[in-house]
Amino acid sequence: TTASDAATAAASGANATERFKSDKLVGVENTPPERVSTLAREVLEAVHETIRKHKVTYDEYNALKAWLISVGEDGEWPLFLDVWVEHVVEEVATEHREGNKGTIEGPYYVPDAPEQGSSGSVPMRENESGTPLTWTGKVTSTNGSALAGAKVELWHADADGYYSQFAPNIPEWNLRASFTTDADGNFEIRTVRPAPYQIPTDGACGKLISAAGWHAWRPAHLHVKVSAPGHELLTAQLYFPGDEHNDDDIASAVKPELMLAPKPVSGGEAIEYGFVLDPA
Ligand code: MBD
Ligand code: FE
Repeated sequence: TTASDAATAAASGANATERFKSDKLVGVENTPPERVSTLAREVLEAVHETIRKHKVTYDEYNALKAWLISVGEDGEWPLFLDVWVEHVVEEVATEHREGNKGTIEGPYYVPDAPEQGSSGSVPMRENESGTPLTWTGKVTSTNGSALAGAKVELWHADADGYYSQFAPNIPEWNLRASFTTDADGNFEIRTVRPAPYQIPTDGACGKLISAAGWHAWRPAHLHVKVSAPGHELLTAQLYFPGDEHNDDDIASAVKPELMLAPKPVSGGEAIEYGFVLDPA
């Protein structure tokens, strides 16, 4: 079997669910009951208002109940939340920033990817498909100073739109790596251009998409986390001009500031994109 014919929503969803269960519950134990009450009540009021406005029927209510159960059974809560909710959380969390724009993390980040120094290749298979991409950039602080020793973590899908550790039959760290900027804040990364990405269509999220007549596509993207001591962690994605889904990303995560400008070079493409971090 190949990765593409063996990937299922339930398998990739189960992997994502395991990860989020274990390490995302930091610092909410002491949230005051007033805040929990306000948020829960207002979400429920918005649901009630939708039911009144559209005179939702018992058949529709029961379909919702069955669908919500299947989201959990398919392990797709991380996918559902990151596709349809995270972009607003990210907007609120980063609106004070003066440095680089960021965007959502999505469900497929894995920490502690192989360290490649300031210049190197992302781990990939011998005949990894996709146009070779050489990416140079510099990490700076908002005051303009170069940040030496900053960490640039990169992860992205392969040419079939699959992520290692979430789709089967892909080497563990394929297309995942961590780079560290040199004394001048520079890095150079060699990878391959990812393909547009379709979220799994055979699970609960896919069922919602087809029932609503939507599409399941995200434009091709490179995910990054950029961090340096004394600075806010930047989570971002970079996009390629001309992708047919740049204007209708199902995850609403494209921003003009995150658009690359690839230049053809011998043997592939070159991109230049650096990051400006806000002091913490
Ligand atoms: C992805 O690859 C992704 O980046 C997001 C945000 C949601 C689903 C799949
Ligand atoms: Fe992604």
